[in-house]
Amino acid sequence: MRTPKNILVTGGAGFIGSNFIRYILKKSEFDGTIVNVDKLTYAGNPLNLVDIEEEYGNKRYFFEKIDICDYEKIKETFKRYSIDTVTHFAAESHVDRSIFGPRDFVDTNITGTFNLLEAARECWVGREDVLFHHVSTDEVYGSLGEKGYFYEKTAYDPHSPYAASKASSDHLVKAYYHTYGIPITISNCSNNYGPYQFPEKVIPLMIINMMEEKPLPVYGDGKNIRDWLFVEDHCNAVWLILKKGKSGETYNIGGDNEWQNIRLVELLCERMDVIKNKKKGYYQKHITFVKDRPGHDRRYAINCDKIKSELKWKPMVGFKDGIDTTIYWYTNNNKWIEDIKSGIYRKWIELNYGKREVSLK
Ligand code: NAD
Ligand code: TDX
Repeated sequence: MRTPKNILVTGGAGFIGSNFIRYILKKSEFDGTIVNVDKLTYAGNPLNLVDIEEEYGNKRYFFEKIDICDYEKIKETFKRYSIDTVTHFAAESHVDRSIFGPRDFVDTNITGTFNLLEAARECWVGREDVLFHHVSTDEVYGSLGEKGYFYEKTAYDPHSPYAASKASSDHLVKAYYHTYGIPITISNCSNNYGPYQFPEKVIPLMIINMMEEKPLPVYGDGKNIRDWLFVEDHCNAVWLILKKGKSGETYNIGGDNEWQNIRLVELLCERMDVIKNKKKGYYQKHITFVKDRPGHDRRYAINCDKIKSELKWKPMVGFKDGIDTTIYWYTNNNKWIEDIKSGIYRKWIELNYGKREVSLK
């Protein structure tokens, strides 16, 4: 069992990273220090951690605005804070953006990960009490037909530039374990949802569009399948890996919770009808089928027996409860939404989606 002391969290101002920082400071037995290294891209929002900054800032929580592509600054941070554990979330994370502009994905996801590994190689010479945990995705395994699951040993077959960049970073992490003996673990997780998720991803996008009475754009025929996991269950899994994960190992994480996109959006509409006191079917009439995502993976489904049996992890949040919690969070956090909408995100949406085809259901 490891006891992490000084954890470098990369991408801690993003969706999962901010939930992770809050989770380990408030809900785990962790009593050490967190250094959050984040470049604050469009997806990195300091507002995600104001409560943490207030309670723990400059005591057990430190923020450094650094690009992980800047090797010297990363190395300096490792040394200054005596980092013994890396939890690497920082990435360009949105598949659609990787289709329109893949370069940032190659820079951050591949070169950025490489820099962190190089800093670990230089600063952790001869140390066995350290761990580099790399947070990855089920998308590296490609796409499934109607049956079957992704296992830890499934061959990589990434399809989007995002998935290819994550696959590449996974391979680098494994290479540093085999070649240099750096203690590493990797987790490949399914789709997360919950508070603080940037509203380009399907669940917050649909919730906010419903709040604004806008169309609900479902790609293609809506029959693509994703496996959904509440973000806090993912955070708990990562925390268990930091403490008990075996060096060199990969752990799949998922919710055993497959939903066709159209069914997911219908569920969101049903819950929103109830929460907003609307007539049954009110929001569903906003569903519109739009042009499909190029190379849209049909189905993801992940087998996570390994983390369940070896680390005694299991998802704790039922899907309908998690969805209600998420809807309440977005409907109660208008300022968070408005701050994002007034910024660069809106311009990007207009540029890339302004002219896309929309057809009414
Ligand atoms: P996100 O886009 O919400 O957050 C990414 C964070 O990384 C942001 O705070 C951003 O500012 C930061 N960042 C980006 N480029 C950086 C750089 N060059 N230097 C420093 N910081 C940088 O992403 P997320 O959804 O929280 O995903 C976190 C990680 O989890 C990613 O590695 C992603 O691949 C992985 N993952 C996500 C999901 C999901 O459903 N969201 C599922 C499985 C795995
Ligand atoms: O407007 C939309 N309409 C729609 O039908 C959007 C944004 C998405 N979709 C579909 C595409 C996918 O089949 O919904 C599904 C989920 O889409 P996203 O939320 O963009 O997630 P996905 O592409 O599955 O990738 C996510 O899960 C794996 C994260 O963004 C990745 O970072 C993670 O690795």
